Amino acid sequence: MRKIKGTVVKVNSDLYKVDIGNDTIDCKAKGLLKFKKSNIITGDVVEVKGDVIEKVYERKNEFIRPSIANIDQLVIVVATTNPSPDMELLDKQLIMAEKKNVMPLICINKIDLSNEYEELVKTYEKIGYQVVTTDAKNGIGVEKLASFLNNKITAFTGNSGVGKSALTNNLFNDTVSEEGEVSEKSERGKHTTKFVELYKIAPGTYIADTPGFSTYEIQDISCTELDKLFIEFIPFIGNCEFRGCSHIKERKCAVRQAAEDRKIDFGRYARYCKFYENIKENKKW
Ligand SMILES: Nc1nc2c(ncn2[C@@H]2O[C@H](COP(=O)(O)OP(=O)(O)OP(=O)(O)O)[C@@H](O)[C@H]2O)c(=O)[nH]1
Ligand SMILES: [Mg+2]
Ligand SMILES: [Zn+2]
Repeated sequence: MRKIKGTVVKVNSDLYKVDIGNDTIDCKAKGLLKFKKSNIITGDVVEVKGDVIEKVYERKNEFIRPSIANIDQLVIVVATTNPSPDMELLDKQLIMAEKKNVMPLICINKIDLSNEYEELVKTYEKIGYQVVTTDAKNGIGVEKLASFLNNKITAFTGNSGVGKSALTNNLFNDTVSEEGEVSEKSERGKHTTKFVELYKIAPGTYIADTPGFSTYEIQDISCTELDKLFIEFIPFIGNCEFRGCSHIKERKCAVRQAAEDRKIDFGRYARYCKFYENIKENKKW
């Protein structure tokens, strides 16, 4: 039997859906590959013989939340309201994208429900991030969003109810993924999407809809590397008086000075300080 190379597009316990180019097939994993749960995740490039995955190729990157491998881009979705923007969550996800060298794109969705998002756009565009604004209900801005996706594997991420599945459906002009309600009272989504699933827009162009979350923890980032992951701090870091300055309480700290002078957004600086302390105390984020 011939061996075929493919991409895992969905994992459902020990069943794997594999895209082999002109078709998708349901596969099992061979012997040893089965035992560790994290051994095969969505996005993995695998070698298949018949309907058995025999080999997993080395990953170019890997995210734990959402659980996906080999992505080129991360679209971090935030809603203008319902649920309202969680700035800590946004910054944590940006930090993870920076750490893993994956291109982040910020998508502000539900612009039909509120027009108070200009500050958010300005703050992040000033840093240098690309921001798109969308209304997935009426298809506004979706073409612009689509223009960033060509020939890339992109994962959508963000808390439950922000509209990741609605955006996915809009990009396909079809219901490929179920959408859920957002509770009016708690402003919380209902965790409708249960699996990380890659959808093929064209050969080489995939998007992943992923389960949302309400909390987000980050591992594997040390407090000494955190400042460089807030990319707008980088030009100032070298001007601090102390080498290895933590930018929290040191004298003559160029980063804090820049925040006080509003050359750096003060909210971002405040979140940096909070994350720094959390990492240092080894607390969960
Ligand atoms: N008015 C409005 N409603 C939207 C928009 N985008 C999504 N919705 C609605 O918001 C609700 C939640 O959207 P989903 O797409 O299910 O959210 P999700 O991010 O996939 O949520 P999880 O799967 O739980 O992580 C649904 O009722 C959508 O129809 C938008 O731009 N405007
Ligand atoms: Mg969803
Ligand atoms: Zn400093």
